[in-house]
Amino acid sequence: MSILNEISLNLQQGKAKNVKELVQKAIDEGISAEKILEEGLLSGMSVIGEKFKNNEVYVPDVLIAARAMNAGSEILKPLLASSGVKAKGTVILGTVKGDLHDIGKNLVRMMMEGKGLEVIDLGIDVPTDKFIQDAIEHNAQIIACSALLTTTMGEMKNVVEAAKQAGIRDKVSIMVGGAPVNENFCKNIGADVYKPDAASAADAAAEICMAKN
Ligand code: B1M
Repeated sequence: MSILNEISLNLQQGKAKNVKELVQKAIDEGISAEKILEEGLLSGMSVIGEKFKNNEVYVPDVLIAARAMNAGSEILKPLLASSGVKAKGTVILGTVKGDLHDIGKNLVRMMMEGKGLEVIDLGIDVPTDKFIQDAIEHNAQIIACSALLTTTMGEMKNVVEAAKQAGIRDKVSIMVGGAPVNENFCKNIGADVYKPDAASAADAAAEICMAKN
């Protein structure tokens, strides 16, 4: 079995320690961080996602797989984060209210930090006002919202509206992402940028911050 398959399988079984060791081994073998992420970690997570949908695994199984995913991506962090030009700017990042999914958000943070941006990660289940307060307090260029549930993605519209109410809408760009979000949704709620993955979210954030400086 290839090492990437082993990573995927151990992640599905929630074996965080094995995943960490295998990710390190894959790095030592010269496999790129992007390939380990895509074909090892994310491929394992997507199998878990399918099984979860079909009721073949349950919340505790998904939680331990998520822990293994986070353990593996932490090892990749310095490699994923290293990139050429460093941008200057501050991003307020969080998973919206009612939503507890944070794996994608954590990847977004890692990649943005790799671009040299300061990322204030508010975590999960973040109330609308918290995004706004922190954007004002830190004079942020971007508010970045993640959502994984169709039932919580609507919170992003509240963030856009609250930014208008607070009088900061022209100063702050609002970026949205997460599996159920798309370009159309972004336009409909009046947000500025939709990006489908962490790497393109980081690229876009760096561009926005450079343009605003
Ligand atoms: Co949840 N869950 N979950 N879950 N879970 C999904 C999302 C689901 C699609 C599973 C399914 O049914 N197939 C489904 C949502 C259905 C829907 O809304 N239509 C679902 C459900 C229903 C639920 C619960 C309601 C289940 C229950 O309790 N009955 C519950 C809700 C809890 C809550 O949030 N209130 C729940 C709970 C959980 C766990 C806690 C067990 C766990 C989360 C653990 C954690 O995050 N620490 C969990 C997980 C792990 C998943 C799946 C299996 C995997 C999600 C994931 O981490 N993917 C997921 C199924 C799936 O997605 N296939 C599922 C990997 C991650 C890297 O991808 O987050 O999409 P993702 O991030 C991507 C892009 O979207 C993008 O970048 C990343 C890639 O580079 N991105 C951004 C993300 N944020 C971005 C922001 C940006 C830009 C890009 O700019 C700001």
